[in-house]
Amino acid sequence: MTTTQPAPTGDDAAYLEGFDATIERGDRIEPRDWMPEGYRKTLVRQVAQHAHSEIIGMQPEGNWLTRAPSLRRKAILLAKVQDEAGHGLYLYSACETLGVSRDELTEMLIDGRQKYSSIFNYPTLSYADVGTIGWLVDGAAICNQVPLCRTSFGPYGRAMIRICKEESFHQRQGYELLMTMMRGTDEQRAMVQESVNRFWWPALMMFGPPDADSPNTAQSMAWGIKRNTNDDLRQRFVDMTVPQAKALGVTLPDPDLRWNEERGAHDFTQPDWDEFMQVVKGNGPCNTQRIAHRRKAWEDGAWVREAAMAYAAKSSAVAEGQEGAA
Ligand code: FAQ
Repeated sequence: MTTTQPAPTGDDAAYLEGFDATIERGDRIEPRDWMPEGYRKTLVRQVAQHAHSEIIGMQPEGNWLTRAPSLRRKAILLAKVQDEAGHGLYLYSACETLGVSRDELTEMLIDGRQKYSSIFNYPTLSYADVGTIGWLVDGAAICNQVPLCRTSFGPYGRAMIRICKEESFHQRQGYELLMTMMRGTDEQRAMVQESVNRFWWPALMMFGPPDADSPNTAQSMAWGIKRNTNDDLRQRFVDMTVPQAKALGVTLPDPDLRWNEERGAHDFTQPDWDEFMQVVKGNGPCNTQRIAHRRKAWEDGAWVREAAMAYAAKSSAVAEGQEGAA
């Protein structure tokens, strides 16, 4: 829908009809189009949470940058962590088109008004965790995010295209690291298994609560923001991961995980949803540390942002002066 009229103050019926028709046709809503306030708020919540996750998500793997086992592994990890920063920036930019600034979004993250993915509140205790995060966490991210390339809000969907390409590469990187370790010593194989045991359940939680307990899914699906439900995507992830685990030679830590011929899908045990709620509320193993680190980086970087703004203002004043003189 490309409305050039000024946006109405209320949920004007004609505008709403146009908006609904755009969603119905499967077309995109763009930033200058009229949209219901609830749609805008839901997008700000989800896109900001997604952006924050990418930025906070740099911390668990960043923890191993100075202790990578070889120069090659260090270069790979450095590039991956930098990619996550890039994803955060695309997503903050998409969110800014909804009328909220990056400063406001960061403030809302560090004072706890906005969330980030539960997965990044778990510690990285061994180098195998770098591989497991690539394999399982980026794997879950891909399952969740490929459908978001078709989300109804243009800037979000377009940002997701490049992000998904990079996440696929990240997943392969993690798988390759784990495969190398599985071909190594008994100690290395044990390290991989221990890491997979810790990350399996939090990876399942990444898709959000079960559909029956997900307050946002129905409306987000009706608006075309989400394309699949949380349970649908979780199932897709399990079905995709089981054969990969077999090829790697690791055991997924769920004794009840088995193929269900009738459903044409794997049956599996649900993660501990009480633990999930605790982590989301701020009581996970690393919540305090993650936010403290982000707050410090934000405060330490204040002078850089100020200097960049001052430089930009000075440069444009000089440019204007030159134009005036010409
Ligand atoms: N963690 O009603 P729903 C990555 C909250 S990026 C924390 O189902 P919704 C890349 C939810 O906000 C990973 N909170 O909500 C990477 C809501 O709270 P609110 C991030 C969660 O939005 C890899 C409440 O629970 N990806 O991994 C979580 O319809 C490696 C009720 O839930 C995205 O953000 C959770 N896991 O569905 C980076 C993808 N789940 O706000 C570095 C985009 C739910 O009402 C290294 N987001 N909550 O108080 C989405 O697809 C959706 O927002 C869901 C949640 C599916 C996450």
